Amino acid sequence: MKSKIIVARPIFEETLDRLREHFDVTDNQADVAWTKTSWTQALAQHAGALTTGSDPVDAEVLKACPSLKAVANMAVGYNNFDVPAMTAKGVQASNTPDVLTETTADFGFALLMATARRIAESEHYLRRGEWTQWRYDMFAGAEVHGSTIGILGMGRIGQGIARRAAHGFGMKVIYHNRSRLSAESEAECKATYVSKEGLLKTADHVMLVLPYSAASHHTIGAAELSQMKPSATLVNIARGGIVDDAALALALREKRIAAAGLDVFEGEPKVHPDLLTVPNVVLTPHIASSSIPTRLAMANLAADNLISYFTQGKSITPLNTVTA
Ligand code: 8YV
Repeated sequence: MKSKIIVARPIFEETLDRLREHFDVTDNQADVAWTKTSWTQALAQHAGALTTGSDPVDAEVLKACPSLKAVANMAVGYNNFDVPAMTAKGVQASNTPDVLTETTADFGFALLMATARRIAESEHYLRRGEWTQWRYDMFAGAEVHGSTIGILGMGRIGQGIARRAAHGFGMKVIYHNRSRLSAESEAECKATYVSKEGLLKTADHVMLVLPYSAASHHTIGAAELSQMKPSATLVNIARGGIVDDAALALALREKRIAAAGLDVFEGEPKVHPDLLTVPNVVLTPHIASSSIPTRLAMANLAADNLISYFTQGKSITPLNTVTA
């Protein structure tokens, strides 16, 4: 008999077809919204699940799901998982690293460019029909090439951004991370390790690419924003909660920093109302990994993680070690 798995959110039909070869699949192609209770009740009926970053698998959920064996997150970030609790219950956790690195780094750069060069703000102005004549200072923004980028969180995506900055735009790259890169990786990214404070004070563009955890909550708050240059920009492609969105909206309104580009938000899909009314911010709905080939690669890796666990006892890109 095939094991029962649930796919929490809509997904590519070809990924579902692949899963159906191995499992009895409950899909959610209709995109019925879960409450925590309805999600927990549904999950409890299954041995495996393919989740997205919005579907919680925490201690409370796990308590109600004694038959659960494996959960594959279609994301590299996994702050929706309580991995120690999953390990304690013998549930294999997996994520989708590597397949999204370059696409997400591309988007980080796109958001940096849009923010520094005021693309969204000027596009809205044009659409409103306010463009009547050329002016020397019209939407004059910050320089990108040759400027200094400060990358907070120097994992795979951070390094992808560093390579683009150093080799494509001749930028000076400084970074701060829990641990320093090897000399070889630093050379490849032309990146210099600095303190967090040094980074905030020096960078023309601050890029956030660190994972969310209790320790990284509000890594950028009022105090950190006040250390940045008034001409600086801030880009967050990491996770909501790493930035104090209320403090950021205030700093943007008071022009204490020049501009921000945000793909992730505290409490998303809700967005802090003050961010919606300040002009100098570019807002996108958590789409940094969203190219069609990359999303397909993520979905298929998540599916393969489930297939591998149920056929061979171990996912391909596991986050924990459990005995099947
Ligand atoms: C996902 C992401 O699209 O991989 C991540 O960590 O943030 C995005 O690529 C999102 O989490 C949906 O699962």
